[in-house]
This record gives sequence, C-alpha cells and structure tokens, in this order.
Amino acid sequence: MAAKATKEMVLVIGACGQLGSELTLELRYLYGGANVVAADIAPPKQAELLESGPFEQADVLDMKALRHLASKYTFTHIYHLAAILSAAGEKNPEFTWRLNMDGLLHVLDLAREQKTARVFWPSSIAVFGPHTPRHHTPQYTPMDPNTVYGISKQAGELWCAYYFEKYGLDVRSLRYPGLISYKAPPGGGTTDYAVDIYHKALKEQKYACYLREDTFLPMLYMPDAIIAALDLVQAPASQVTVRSAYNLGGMSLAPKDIAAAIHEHIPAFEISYQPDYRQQIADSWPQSIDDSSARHDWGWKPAYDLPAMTADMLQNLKTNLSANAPLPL
Ligand code: AKB
Repeated sequence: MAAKATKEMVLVIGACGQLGSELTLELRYLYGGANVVAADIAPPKQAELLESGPFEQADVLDMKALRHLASKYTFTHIYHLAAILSAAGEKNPEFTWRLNMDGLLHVLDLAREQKTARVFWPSSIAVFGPHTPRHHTPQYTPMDPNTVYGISKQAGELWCAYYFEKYGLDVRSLRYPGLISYKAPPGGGTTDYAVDIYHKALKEQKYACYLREDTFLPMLYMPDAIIAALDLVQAPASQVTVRSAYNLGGMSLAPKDIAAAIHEHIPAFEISYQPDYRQQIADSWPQSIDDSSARHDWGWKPAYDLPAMTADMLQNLKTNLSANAPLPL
C-alpha cells in the first residue's frame, strides 16, 4: 500500500502487542510517523516503535488518561487492540472481562465524545462455540462462546453494532483467526503454538505441541491480517454492511500440517503431542470460516498459503536469530 498525504491522526491502543507492533509501523508508513501515536500500558521492547513516532504510556482502563491523550492530539482514527486472549483469560476471568469489556466501552465512549471519525477493534473466532457449525462457519450462526475472552468479544461485537446504530459511530471489526508472525510474540492465545513451533524448529529442531495433531483451526499470516484491517478501515462506509464483525478466514491448519511444511525446510524437525487445557478451547472453535461477506463487501483476499508463509517465517526468524547471536570471542 502506498504512503499518502493525510490529515489523519491515529491512536493505536495496545501498540506493543503481536498485532499492534506491526500494524503501528504500517500505519506510520501510510500516515507519517508523527501522525500515529502508539499507546500501551508499558513501554515497547522494540526500538523501532519508539523511534518511528510518538509513544504514550496509558492504561485503557483509565478514562482520565485516555481523555488527556485525546485532548493532546485530537484523533481521527482509533485502533483499540488491547485485550487478554483466550488461554490467559481463563486464568483470571474477572480481570479479563474488565479489561476487555471496560476497555472497549471506554474507547467507544471516548470516540463518541471526541467525534472520532473511525474506530477499529478486533474480534475473534473465539466468539463461536460448541454449537456453531465447525466447517465453513457462516457469518450469522449460533454463537455460544465458552471462554471469558470469547464472551467478551461477542458482547463487544454487539456493543460496536449498538454504538453504530444508536450514535452513528463508525466502528469496524474483524473476527481474526489465529495470527502467525515473526516480529512480536503472541501472548496467551490458544493458537500461539502456530508461532512457537517455528521458533522451536529453528532453535531446537523439535517441538512439543499442546494441541492434538489433527486440531484444525483457521489461521492467518500477519501481512494478510494487517491488510485486512487497513482495507476494512479504508472502505467507503456504504460498503461496510456488517456492523458487528466480519468473518475472516485464511488457512485451515492442524499442527501436523505446519510440522510437515517445516519438515520441508528442516528435515531433522520432530514434533510430539501433549494436549492440555487449551485442547478443549480449540475443540469448541471452527475449523474453517466462510468469509464471503468480507470478500464481497470490501474485496478481502488473503495472499499467503502454508508453503509461502512457512518459507517467509523461517527465513525472517533465521535472520533475527543470527542478528541476535553473540559475537564470536
Ligand atoms: C487466541 O488464540 O486466543 C487468539 C484468537 C483466536 O483470538 N489468537
């Protein structure tokens, strides 16, 4: 996507996370570094995030701090990404509900008060549950999430649609599947294995997977996830017909598929399986997603398949590993 001259002022909340750290850099490329404020509860570990534009330390649960930020910068766009994910959320359900729910409501209220033009908030395939059809899951279908993360995302989708209907707030959302990336690690998701496996393959040539070998889940490579967010936010409002959150498919992958793709590059790689509590969460989620609404409305089309993603992941992780390797004495 080409950089463009713009008057947009963008806030990214949760800018240091797996999605935020890459999306923030892409937004800075598009809108100019000074026009994209990265905010998170703690300063970034990635120097690039600090050096490429403003950083503000802020807690999304602190409405006063958010109002202070908004009056300092006057944002036209807010990307609210801060959340506790599915597996971590089960360890502290009460706080997960508070952070995920109050955090979203704070951002929606702030955007309403400040007349922010657009808000992006990611939902997840975690909104689905055991009674949802697991193959080619439709956009509109039974949803009975059984994690606090999934419940918060489902409620969040309804709040987004409510703020759009009642207050005209232009909030847009996607149901992300598992995201695979090499820059920042994911934290506390059920799909995290699909990132860890690449790290361990390069470092140890083996990986003990906490899901069964045949656990198919929808997954997406980060460059596609970022394009999806940008394309949805930039689509004309008349094309956005889903005001809860769009289904977004990518690849339908099981651990054995990723292991086989890695094996093509690292023949010594071995995988073993030790399912834990995350298996039950994975078993309640879809295996593949019908994302025809996103394709029809704003032209969604992922670019990466498993072989292309695996080659890119391994090459970039290898480069990162050798850049961080200790210098020979
Ligand atoms: C998780 O595993 O919790 C997340 C998600 C699918 O939203 N990656």
